[in-house]
Amino acid sequence: MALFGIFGKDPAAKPAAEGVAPWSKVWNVPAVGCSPSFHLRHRGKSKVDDAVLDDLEEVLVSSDVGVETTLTIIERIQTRVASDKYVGTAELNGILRAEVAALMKDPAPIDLAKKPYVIMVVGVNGVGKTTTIGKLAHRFHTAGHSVILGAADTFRAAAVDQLRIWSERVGVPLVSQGMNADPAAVAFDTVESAKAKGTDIVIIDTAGRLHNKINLMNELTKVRNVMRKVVPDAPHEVLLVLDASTGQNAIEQAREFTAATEVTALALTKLDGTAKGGVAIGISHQFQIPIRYLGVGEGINDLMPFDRTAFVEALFKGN
Ligand SMILES: Nc1nc2c(ncn2[C@@H]2O[C@H](COP(=O)(O)OP(=O)(O)O)[C@@H](O)[C@H]2O)c(=O)[nH]1
Ligand SMILES: [Mg+2]
Repeated sequence: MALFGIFGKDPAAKPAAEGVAPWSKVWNVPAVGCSPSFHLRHRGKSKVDDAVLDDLEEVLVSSDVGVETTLTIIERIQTRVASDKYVGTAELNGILRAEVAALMKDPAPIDLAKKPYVIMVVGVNGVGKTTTIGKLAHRFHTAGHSVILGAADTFRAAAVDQLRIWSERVGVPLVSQGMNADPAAVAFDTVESAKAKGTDIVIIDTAGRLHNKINLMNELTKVRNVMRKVVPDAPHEVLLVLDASTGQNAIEQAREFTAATEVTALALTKLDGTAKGGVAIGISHQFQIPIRYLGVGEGINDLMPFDRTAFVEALFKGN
């Protein structure tokens, strides 16, 4: 099933065009900081030379793309400029879009033949895990799939309450053992309950506040292993949530979490604020992890499936 296929039953979510329309709408919001920063100078120049590439490098780095990915992009463009007979600055934007889109991978399709399909959501505190889970549950639910949530972030009472509020709002069940419960036990119960009831999708919230990498790794491994006692290939998705407005910090978090567990996809949140969208390119490329969702607000519908072509178009719009 294609990525958008799972949303196919939702009348509000038309598969093919979905990534395009709302995204460009979002990108028209003046507060979004990335579009202007991608504006290329040297528009009057006809030829791509070192000065143009230096400027491009500066623009990419200052747009949170990250040094490593920026250098890759510049190298690729240099190769094309050298091999093509003549590349003018007018063509540069087209080449840039193509090269940037090529750096990012598409996520593997969600295989709902696996029942329950288990999604474990990870990330540090405050990035938007619980909110993303609420939005995601709503999408699956309105698309006609049954969903159950597991409150395995048991560090704070507020975290459990927040997920409960989302579950009530969306109208899906929640498994919780309250604050300070063993996260692995909560995850186990949730998956077991889903299996018993024939639920389609399980979404497990986890705690982001762990003192160090070893703790984090142990905790996530424990949660994963315990779920595998019920569903041997769970979790089918480990979704790392990153706050796009934190720039290089988000890259550091991606480094920590990919070292601690096998992350299969990313959700980038808070792209409605001051976030520079370039961070999406850097993280996806550097860690070779596809982006699956974008968070564009605090509301229940403020989640978009990621479409790299539409994203790159929106990012470079106006150049
Ligand atoms: N503007 C905006 N705020 C968001 C978005 N996603 C989450 N938030 C807010 O970020 C804060 C932290 O979110 P929460 O889901 O509690 O993060 P968690 O600690 O990772 O579970 C809350 O105030 C959310 O409403 C988003 O895409 N855009
Ligand atoms: Mg939370």
